Amino acid sequence: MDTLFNKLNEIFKSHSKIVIMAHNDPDLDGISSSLALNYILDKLEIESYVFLSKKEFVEYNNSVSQLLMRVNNANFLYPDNYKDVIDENTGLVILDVHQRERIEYPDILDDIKNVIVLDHHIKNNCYIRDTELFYIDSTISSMAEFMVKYAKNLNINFNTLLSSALLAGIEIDTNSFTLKTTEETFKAAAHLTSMGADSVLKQELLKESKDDYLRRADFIRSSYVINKNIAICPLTVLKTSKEELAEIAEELLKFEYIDASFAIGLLSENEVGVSARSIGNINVCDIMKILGGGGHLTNAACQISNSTVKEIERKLQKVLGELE
Ligand SMILES: [Mn+2]
Repeated sequence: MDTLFNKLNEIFKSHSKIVIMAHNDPDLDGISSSLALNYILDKLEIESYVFLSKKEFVEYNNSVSQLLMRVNNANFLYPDNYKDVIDENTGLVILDVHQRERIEYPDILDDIKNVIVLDHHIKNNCYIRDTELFYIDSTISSMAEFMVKYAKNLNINFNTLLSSALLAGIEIDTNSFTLKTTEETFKAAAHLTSMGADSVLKQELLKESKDDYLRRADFIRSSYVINKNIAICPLTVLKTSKEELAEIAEELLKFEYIDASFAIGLLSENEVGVSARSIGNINVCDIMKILGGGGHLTNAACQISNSTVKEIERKLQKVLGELE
């Protein structure tokens, strides 16, 4: 990791300024790690900005808007003013995502050519090319964990708000330290605690709206079990997101007897998404590969064009039926 951090320092210093951007509909991991990088670059005396596509913080999900409203020392850029700030030598850091169409403001890639991608998701074929640095490591729990390590390497301490937000980001991405959690994740969490992460503040940031919870609960109510230990949850709504599918699949793993879970839903008019999770004894990656996707043993997904939720549900039932 140290070599990577040195390389990052070098790249950051070679630019006049740095614009930081996470994925669209950002979560606490994307935003806390963006703010953390902004803070680190500030300490390194490198001009940097966090790009947000919306000016009204309340338009973001509850956690993100709670965090943004509490931040008072970050620099933000918006679609209507970034062109006045950037120049030829500006670098763009894409965090917590690596596909063009999934970043907060894809058009920016036409304006900033020096791109650095830092992500911890499973690599998709449609990744951003022609980058100065493309770092993707799906063994790290979260970008928050990455930023804690980076700051530690530089001997930079975060303040209470950032420490709490980063800890909340790790909790979100690991489903409270159950998924993708390694020794390094706990070390990062311990370090955040020693820097003053506050558990009340963290809980405030992690609060979600009752409507979101109830929407998810309705989907979970309509899920069913096959092969005695596999939960399938088809979403009968017009549109969902990869994040929502992942949240549902993760939540289904909490229930007794469930070893693997699949959430299926419509991502756009002609694209069906499946998010698959396992506690570790069923290889969901193998199953997603049959449907054209990929991932890891415990965490996999696929997107299928020109199909319906019902068709994919049947296909999945057939594949799982053959497993038994
Ligand atoms: Mn993340």
